[in-house]
Order: sequence, then structure tokens, then C-alpha cells
Amino acid sequence: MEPILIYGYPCGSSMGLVAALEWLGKPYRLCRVDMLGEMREPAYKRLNPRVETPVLVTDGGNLVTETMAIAAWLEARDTERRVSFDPISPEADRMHQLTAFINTGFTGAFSPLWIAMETEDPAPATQAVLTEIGRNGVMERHDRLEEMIGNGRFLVSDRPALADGVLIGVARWLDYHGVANRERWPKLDALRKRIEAEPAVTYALALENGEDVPGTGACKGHIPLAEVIDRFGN
Ligand SMILES: N[C@@H](CCC(=O)N[C@@H](CS)C(=O)NCC(=O)O)C(=O)O
Repeated sequence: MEPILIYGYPCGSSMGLVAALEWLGKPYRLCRVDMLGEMREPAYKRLNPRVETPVLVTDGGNLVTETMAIAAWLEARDTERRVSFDPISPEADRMHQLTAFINTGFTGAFSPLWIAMETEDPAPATQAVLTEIGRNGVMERHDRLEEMIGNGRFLVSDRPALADGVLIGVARWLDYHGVANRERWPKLDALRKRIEAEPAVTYALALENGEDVPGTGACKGHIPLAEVIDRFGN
């Protein structure tokens, strides 16, 4: 069977992994999940007890959660090095470093903003503190990422790789939360524009929005969440 990526909407980080699967070019399936609705039903915990997307169902029917673990699973199978690099190379080291930074400090900086947005009737003082901590953290992590960006067309080299997918799934949260103008970080802004222009990303965004669009053909279709839980849930 093809591996199945369970990705979330609205604005899920997993959108970048959909793009990475397109870049990888091997057959896969998708399962689209409403993170504000069906993901919060008890049955979803059979896929991920921490109630998060993404989740990967492997070709052997096993569940892999956590973005970094899913990226590692894809990298290990990317024998043609379409979205990764020779594991024993400076490029691989740099991609792992960047992916780890994006998936931890950079992504985590947005947490107070998500809490402020998703908490029902928060006390105004709590809302203000969360917003200030979130905005300051996001700006600071953007400063650090700006320093880490090199002169290649993409994060690691002149072709997009897993790290670019992980970045583009999250970087748009800056705009979603209205933290700052993206042009404040010119290297990151230019990099985001190059990644956003990739057909794989246009495709992943359209799917996230619920549109029925053709991709490279590697995606063999969507599977309903209930079926994925029934067949592969713990
Ligand atoms: N550590 C996890 C975090 C994934 C994560 O934060 N997913 C978000 C969506 S981007 C989520 O599912 N949040 C739960 C929610 O929205 O309630 C990973 O790297 O995969």
C-alpha cells in the first residue's frame, strides 16, 4: 500500500509535508482533517493520542507521528535524493539543523498566539500577556532564522528539500497572526516567495482549502478519516 499522510486544516504545518511528498514523487495518499472539529473527537486519539497533525501511516500500516519523525521516514526512502541529501554530507547536516530549528524554537514561538486565539473567553490581561510573549518570541525567532539563511535558492541548496516544506507550512503563521510585515526579514521573505511559487506548494495549499486540483500524479487520492482510523488506528 501507499503511505498515507494525515494533514490538518486550517493552516496546518502539515501542508509543507504534502508539498514534500509531491517533490518526492513516490505514490502516496492523503487524509484531510478538520483540526477544529473531527480531530477533537475521541476516536482521533487512536491515530495520535496527543491530538495533533501530521500523522503518517507507513506503507507497512504503522503510525508515525511528529513532523521530524515523518521527515526522517521520507528521507530514509528518498533514494534518488529528490528532497534530501547524502546522509553523510554537510548538506544533510545543515538540513537536519534547519529542520530542527524550524520545528522547535521557530514553531514553538507561535504557541502563545495560538492559545490566545483558541481559548474561549480569555481574561483580557491573560490575552495581552500571551499576545506580547508570542509576538516578541516570533519576531526574535525570525531574526535568528534570517541569520541562518544562506545564498542558495532554497534553505540548503538550489532545489527544494524537506526543510523547505517544513518551513513553508509554518512560516505563513506570521501573516495569519498579523505579527509583522514579512518584508522585515528580506532573505526569509525572498525564500518564502520562491517556495510559495513551487507548483507542489500551490497544490498543497489548494488541497488544504478543499479544492480538487491535479498534482504531479503521485497522490493516489484521499481517504476519509473514519476509514483511516478504522483500518490503522490503535
Ligand atoms: N510536535 C508536533 C506538533 C504538531 C502540531 O503542532 N500540530 C498542530 C497543527 S500545525 C496541531 O495539531 N495542533 C493541535 C490543535 O490545533 O488543536 C509535530 O512536530 O508534528
